[in-house]
Order: sequence, then structure tokens, then C-alpha cells
Amino acid sequence: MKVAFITGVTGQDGAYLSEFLLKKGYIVHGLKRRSSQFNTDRIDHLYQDPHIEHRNFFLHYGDMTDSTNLIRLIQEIQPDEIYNLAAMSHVHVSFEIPEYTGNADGLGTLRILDAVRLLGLEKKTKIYQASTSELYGKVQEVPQTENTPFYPRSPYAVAKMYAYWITVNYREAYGMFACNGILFNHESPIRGETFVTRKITRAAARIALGLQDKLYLGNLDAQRDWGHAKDYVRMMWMILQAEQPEDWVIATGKTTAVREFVKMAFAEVGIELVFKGSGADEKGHVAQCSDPRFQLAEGTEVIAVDPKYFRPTEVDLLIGDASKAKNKLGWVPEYNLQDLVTDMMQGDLKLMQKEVYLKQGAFETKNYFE
Ligand code: NDP
Ligand code: GDR
Repeated sequence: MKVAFITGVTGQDGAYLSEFLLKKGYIVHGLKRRSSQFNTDRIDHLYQDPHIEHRNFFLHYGDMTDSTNLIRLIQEIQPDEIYNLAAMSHVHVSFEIPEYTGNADGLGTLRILDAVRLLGLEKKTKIYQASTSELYGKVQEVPQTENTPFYPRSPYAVAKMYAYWITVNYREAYGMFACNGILFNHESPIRGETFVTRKITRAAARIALGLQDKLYLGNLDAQRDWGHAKDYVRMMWMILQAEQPEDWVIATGKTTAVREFVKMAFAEVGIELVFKGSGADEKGHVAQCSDPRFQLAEGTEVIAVDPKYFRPTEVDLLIGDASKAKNKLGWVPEYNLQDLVTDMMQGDLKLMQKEVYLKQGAFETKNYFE
């Protein structure tokens, strides 16, 4: 049985990857942070009672900023594969906490690589590093490939650039099987609520169900290459099964503006939106609502722009070329953008139905305006 160690196991990708590897017969160890409340929502269905025999899913406390903890865990676990997914992953927030982001996302990657080296596991343990299309930043070339130059545009992207190169360096210096997956945006019904897609699908469901009036967004012109996280975690595993350690772009090859994503999400609840104005003055109104379950009056303003969501430096356009992964590893994504939007909207409609019941019972419901 192969043994995997996943940092960032409580995140979107960590949860899907754990599920995927367990189905493949792996023993999975995950790193989770101590928190004052339970923080394992996304992996609760995989949790095993620590008192039963023959477990194959284990959680360990730790942090990417704590070298001794990482060294000890890797020594105990002796993993065949490490998937380094842990990161402060929010681009906008990285402008608020740049030093911490550099420590966790940049130096954190070094800590993992160096732990493997210090423990003499260079020839045993393969390492996947969660690199990102944010490395491309200011557009140098479209579509972006493994050979496109980097121009990071946020403290997050700069930290990830260090992580990218230290992974390449340890591969070249110590012969380690260490690879970067340069993944473009990937989303799902369990995407963090403050990333734009999930913020939109949550709000579309809440607005349709009468739980919220309006959704405030930032730059509606930004274009992203959005795929489904389930397709992308499969590729993380494929990267570590390749013959040679290399770096790989994973993307759909199609790009869509945030504004279009908004329209697609609202269309799932029968709401056709029209946008008027531009920049900070742009607004989205209901043109018509065809779904009798969610009647919203024509003309209602449901989208507004709040400049507080604009970033000091923005990444305007991302579109990836995953030809190498498709040709050499045979990766074929199963979801297109429409499938993704439908999956996310169904998830959020179901989730928000719970809030409707709470509200009917006069219980407080949560507002999500971030
Ligand atoms: P999430 O934000 O959903 O998950 C991040 C995970 O990292 C969480 O488990 C979080 O723990 C953990 N984490 C954060 N800081 C630390 C720390 N200091 N020590 C230990 N754990 C920490 O991200 P995703 O699942 O979406 O992404 C996974 C990785 O892939 C990230 O590195 C991200 O930067 C990268 N990436 C993501 C893309 C995407 O579109 N999703 C695209 C390209 C790259 P907690 O739950 O406690 O917060
Ligand atoms: P991104 O994802 O920055 O690409 O990073 P995010 O969903 O946060 O933003 C995408 C684009 O949407 C614009 N936008 C808004 N974004 C947020 N979060 N909230 C808003 O209200 C809003 N309005 C408009 C943004 O300006 C941006 O252009 C994600 C993360 O998962 C990273 O960890 C990962 O590396 C990259 O994807 C690839």
C-alpha cells in the first residue's frame, strides 16, 4: 500500500485528493492546523474513529511555518508521495498579510523539501508542489504554457514563485522527484466561500431564495480559465506517476470573464441578468425570471461593484495550454464550465435550503458578504 502525506488536507483540493487516493488504496496522512473550532468540514465524511483498527486515513496537527513539526511528521509517516497543497491561497488577502504568505507559501515549501533531504528520503519520496497560473501574472503570452515567462502580481504569486523555483532547484541539486503542477483556477461546490465563483453561486442561490438582496463584486472584467477541482486532483496524482519529474500546466484552454460567470450562475435559477454602466458604476439587473420557484421582479438590481474588492495589482487574463499534460500523460478533463456552474449552483441551492428552514423557524442565519 502506498503512503501519501497531504498538507492542506482540509482545503478544497486536499479533500478531493484524499478521497481520490483512498479510492486508489492509499494510506493517507493529512496535515491540519489547530483551530478553536472544528475545521474538518470538507473531510468529515472520510474521518475514521481513532479507536478502530486498520485505519487508512490519519490527521496530524501541524503548520507550514513549523519546521520541526514537519520533519517529525515526515519521519514518522515515511511517505511515498507528498502533496504540498497547504497555503494562504487568497490572492487579495495576501496584500494584507504578505509576510505570513511568504512564510507559509514560499518558505513552507522549502521546509517540506528540506525535511525530505535531511531525512535521507530523496530517492523514496516524490513531491508534488501546488504551483499556480498566478505566476504568469501580467500577460506576457497567451495561451500560457510551461515555457511562458513569469511576472507575478501579488505577494501570493511572488511567494509561489519562490516555491516553484526551490522545487526545481531541489530536483536538479539533489535528484529529487519533485514536480510543479501549474494549475489554473479550479472550483467546485466545496470551493472557499470568498473566491469569486463560490461567492457568486452562494449569492445567486441566496438571492433566488430571498435570503439576500444584492451581491457586491470587484473587477467584473477579469478573465479566468476555470476548471473543476475533481479533474485537477486526478492530474496531481498523474504527475507523480510520470516517468520523469517535470513541471506541468493544467488548464481547460478556455477563458471567461467574471461577468459571464455571474450570468451563467443566475441563469441556473432562471434569472436573466443585464449589465449597465462600467467600472465601479456597473450594475446587474434582473431582465426576467423564468423559474416560477424564484420570482424576482424585473429591473431589480442584484449586482453592484464595490471597489474594495479591486486588487492593488490585478491579473487580467489567464488562459492555459495543457497540451503537454494531455499528450504525455493522457489527461482529459470530464467537466466543462457549464457542468461546473451547474454543480456549484446545485450544491449551494441545497445548502441554502437549510438556511430557509432556519429562517422559517425564526433562527438566525449567517450573512456572507465578503
Ligand atoms: P484552500 O484555501 O481551499 O486550502 C488551503 C489549505 O491550506 C487549507 O487546508 C488550509 O488550512 C491550509 N493551510 C493554510 N495555511 C497553512 C499553514 N500555515 N499551515 C498548514 N496548513 C495551512 O486552497 P485550494 O485547496 O483551493 O488550493 C490548494 C493549493 O493549490 C494551494 O496551495 C493553492 O495556493 C494552490 N492552487 C489553487 C488553485 C485553485 O484554483 N484552487 C489553482 C492553483 C494553485 P485551513 O483549512 O485550516 O485554512
Ligand atoms: P484568483 O481567484 O485570484 O484567480 O486566485 P479569485 O476567485 O479570488 O479571483 C478571480 C478574479 O475575480 C475577480 N473578482 C473577485 N474576486 C474575489 N475573490 N471576490 C470578488 O468579489 C471579486 N470580484 C471580482 C478578482 O479580481 C480576480 O481577477 C485563485 C486562488 O485559488 C489561488 O490560490 C490560485 O493560485 C489561483 O486561483 C489560480
